[in-house]
This record gives sequence, C-alpha cells and structure tokens, in this order.
Amino acid sequence: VNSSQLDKLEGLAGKALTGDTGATARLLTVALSGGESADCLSEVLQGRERTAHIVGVTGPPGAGKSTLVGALAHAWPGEGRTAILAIDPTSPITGGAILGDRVRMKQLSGDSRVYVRSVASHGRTDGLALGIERATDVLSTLNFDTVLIETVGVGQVEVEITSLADTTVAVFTPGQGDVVQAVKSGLNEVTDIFVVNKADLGGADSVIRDLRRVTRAAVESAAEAETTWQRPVLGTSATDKEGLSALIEQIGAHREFLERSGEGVDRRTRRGQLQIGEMLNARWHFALTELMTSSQGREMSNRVAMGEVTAHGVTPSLMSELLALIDRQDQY
Ligand SMILES: Nc1nc2c(ncn2[C@@H]2O[C@H](COP(=O)(O)OP(=O)(O)OP(=O)(O)O)[C@@H](O)[C@H]2O)c(=O)[nH]1
Ligand SMILES: [Mg+2]
Repeated sequence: VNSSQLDKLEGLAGKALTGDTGATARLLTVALSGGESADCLSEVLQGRERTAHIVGVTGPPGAGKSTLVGALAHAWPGEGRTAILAIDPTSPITGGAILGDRVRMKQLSGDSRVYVRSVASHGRTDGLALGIERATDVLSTLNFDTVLIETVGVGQVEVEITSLADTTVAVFTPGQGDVVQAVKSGLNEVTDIFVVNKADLGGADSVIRDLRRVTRAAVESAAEAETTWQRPVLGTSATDKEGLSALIEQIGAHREFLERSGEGVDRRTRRGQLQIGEMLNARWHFALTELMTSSQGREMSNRVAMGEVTAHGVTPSLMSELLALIDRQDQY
C-alpha cells in the first residue's frame, strides 16, 4: 500500500475527528468512490472504536423523510454530533437530490452539531448507494453519536437498509393507501419503529391504531418481554416539529434494548458477515471467470457438454485450480 496515501488519509482522519467538516467530506468522497484508496482508508480506520448508533430511515416517496431527518437532527438533545447520510435519487425529473438538499440546508444552517452529506443512488435499486456501507463505517469512527441514513423512496420496501442500520425507522403518511398491507408484505419484520408523519393533515389516528394492531408482538412471559422489542407506532409532524422528542426517545430506548438483549451484537455480526461475504464473492467470481475463459476451462466445458465427462466429476480438479488462481491473485 502507498505510504504517502496512508499518511494523507491519517491526517484527514485526525482532522475529521476534531469536527473538521472539510476533512470529513473528503474522507466520505474516498469511501464512496471505492477502489484502492477506499481500501486504504479502511486500513487507516482499522482498530478504531465504532461508537455511533446507526439509524436507517425508510419509507415511500414524499413521506417526509428528508424533512423528518433534518428536524430530528436539529432537535436532538445534548452536545453529541449527528451525521446525516441522505441517499437521494439521481432522477433528472424529480430532482430529488436537489429538493431534499434544499429542505435540509434551510433547517440546519448554523447547527454545528449536525453534518449532512447527500449521496446519489447511481442506479442502485435497493434504496442504498454504492459505497454507502463504507461511508457509514467511516462516520461511525469519527466521533458522531448518531448517524441517520435516509434511503431513496423508491416506492417499495427498502429491506436492505436493515443490514446497515442498528435501528430501522419506517415513515408513512395517512392517506397514501393501505399502509397496513404495505407493512404486512415485508416491512413488519425489519422495522423497529413505525412513524406516521404529516399527522397535522389529519387521518393519522386511525392509521396509527391499525398499525399498532398488526405490529404488536405476542409475548408469553416476563422473560420473553425482556428480550422482545415492542415496535412503537408514533405520529409526527416534521414540518410543525411535533412528536420529535417522543421519536428520539424511542430511538434511544431501542439502542438500550439492543445492548441489553444482545441483539445489537447479533446485528453487528450480520453486518460483518455481509462485508466478508461480499469480499469473498468478488474474489471468487473473478477467479471463476478467469478459469472458465482460459483454454483449459473452455476445453473442459466442451467435454462436459459433449458428455465425455460429468460436471460433478471434474469439480474436484477445477476447485483446486480455482484456489490456485485465488492464491496467485494474493501475490499481487
Ligand atoms: N403537512 C406536512 N407536510 C410535510 C410534513 N413532512 C414533510 N412534508 C412535506 O412533504 C413534502 C415531501 O417531503 P420530503 O421531506 O422531501 O419527503 P421525502 O420522503 O424525503 O421524499 P423523497 O426523498 O423524494 O422520497 C415536502 O413538501 C414537505 O414539506 C409534515 O409533517 N406535514
Ligand atoms: Mg428525501
């Protein structure tokens, strides 16, 4: 690894730790663009404490996620710093990124406890953005108390966010159709806190009631109650700043629950599994492509197709070829 690059990234990380927003922005750019420098950054941050609580905010388009996330960060009590990673659609039609940014800029100008970064989704269809896992990891080493991630409202369930967040908040609005149905078809399992935003427009009460009915977990004993999170359903008005402290309180309660029940360790472990799995998958696929397009691979494939040998029969020898290829990749 290039040592001058390591030094540069070390320097930026040092500055970012003291709250330097320019340095923070540059580190995030490195993380988001991926490649060798991003790997280098991961190395620099290796061994540092990851203390931030990561909160994912998801929900359908226009539910008020950007407004809510900005208002929450601003209303957060104490001196702790909050980072917002807002994944905005890159659509030239809706101008999502620009609109969302404008909303947040207006809310947050002058609040030095809050750092905001918009990230373009660049065609990733799961509501996240390329490099977002690494960007989140970077922020969690930089003395932020909370990292709020707003996912793109692509109109479907953004389940992927739950592999990244400690706490997942789903935002709905009254009068957007059958919320209960939407929740039943997948969001129920992965959401920790339900929010019915735009409560100022009326009609929120019945949606809240319906949601409470379908999301309540069955608990049979006191011991089970200790280890079962009862997903709260809250009404908010992001524009009128109503219900924000109740939501902040529930996010804190869920954070405590994760610690107390051991569920937090499980979630972090799953995150690590995904990271390792992605890395191994990439290496494996690279080697597999190399092997199958080699003359040996093509000849073997042809013989399998002609019925001279079986795929099952050639697997052991191909497997050792693959491992040898991966070994050779390591030498570079
Ligand atoms: N009446 C009312 N309007 C709200 C509330 N929260 C947000 N809005 C409005 O709803 C519109 C959409 O808000 P955004 O915060 O951009 O919604 P979003 O979920 O981030 O939208 P996308 O990122 O495009 O999916 C804006 O015009 C907001 O001003 C609320 O609590 N009450
Ligand atoms: Mg938004």
